[in-house]
Amino acid sequence: MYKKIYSLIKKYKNIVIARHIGPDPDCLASQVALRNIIKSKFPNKNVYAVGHSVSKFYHFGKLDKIREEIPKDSLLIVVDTPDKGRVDGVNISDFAYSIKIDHHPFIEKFCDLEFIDEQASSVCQMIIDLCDNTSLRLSKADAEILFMGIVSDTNRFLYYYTSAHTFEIVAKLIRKLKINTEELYAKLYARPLSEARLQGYIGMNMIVTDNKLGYIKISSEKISEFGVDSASAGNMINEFNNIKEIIVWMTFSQDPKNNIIRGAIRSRGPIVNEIASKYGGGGHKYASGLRLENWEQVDNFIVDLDNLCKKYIENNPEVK
Ligand SMILES: [Mn+2]
Repeated sequence: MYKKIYSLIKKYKNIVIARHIGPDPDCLASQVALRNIIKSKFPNKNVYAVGHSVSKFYHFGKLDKIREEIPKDSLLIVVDTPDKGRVDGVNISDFAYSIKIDHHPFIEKFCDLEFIDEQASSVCQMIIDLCDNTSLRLSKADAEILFMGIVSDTNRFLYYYTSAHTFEIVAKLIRKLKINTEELYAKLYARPLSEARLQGYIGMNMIVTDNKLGYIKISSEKISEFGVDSASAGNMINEFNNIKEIIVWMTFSQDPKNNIIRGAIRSRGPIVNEIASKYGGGGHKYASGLRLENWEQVDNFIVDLDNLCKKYIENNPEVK
């Protein structure tokens, strides 16, 4: 698979790298690093990392605006995105050939070549493997952003898909490329006081059901009161892990600009992405997200998740 991907990269002069809407550090880091890696090996190629940029993630590097029309004979690489509907900024049919590189559970085939490794902690990890198995080479700067992508997707090596291999490749980045993890952690976790205050608000106001489901609904008024954006609550959901009284926890925050309510879900047991996908969402077994239209849908979703927790506790009485 690595050799096949490499030969396709070698073949095309124009390459566009895309990823999912609502970008997170893993997809941004993997697309930007892959662009840089291809560019340094093949300086004459045109390689673009595309999609809406997010100012708070500026330290992952700049995205590209494509000014002229992309020639028909171009290669598309989509990273970290299991379904076509969530690809940001490109039309897959505009490309001569497409490759998907992803670690989410399979949803649909929409690329000509699909490299999916559900065991991989992150797409950043898969990009490092791609370099280790071909003649693509990592620079120190790219190793640094890929490290941040791995750290972020594994929540600092907490999640179950953090494997011996994850530690091995990170050890190699530290040993061979001398990345400074302390500096990178500081970059990745620096945040404004407004977000710490919002986190306090969530902690104080989270509703917890008898079935150990925790959730909070945050209106657009609240969001502007705290001076944060509608994605902030979802971005801090990992901070609520390891709380004894809850096994699944979720935030719902209103996004008036897009007229949706953003939901983020995390779990320490029940598999949540199946129900989320019924509501048009997706993600991993224990980490999932979705966009709902109104508070009524949110309430229905909460009832479904509460039932899921109830069943889970019935089958796993030690959780009680
Ligand atoms: Mn990812």
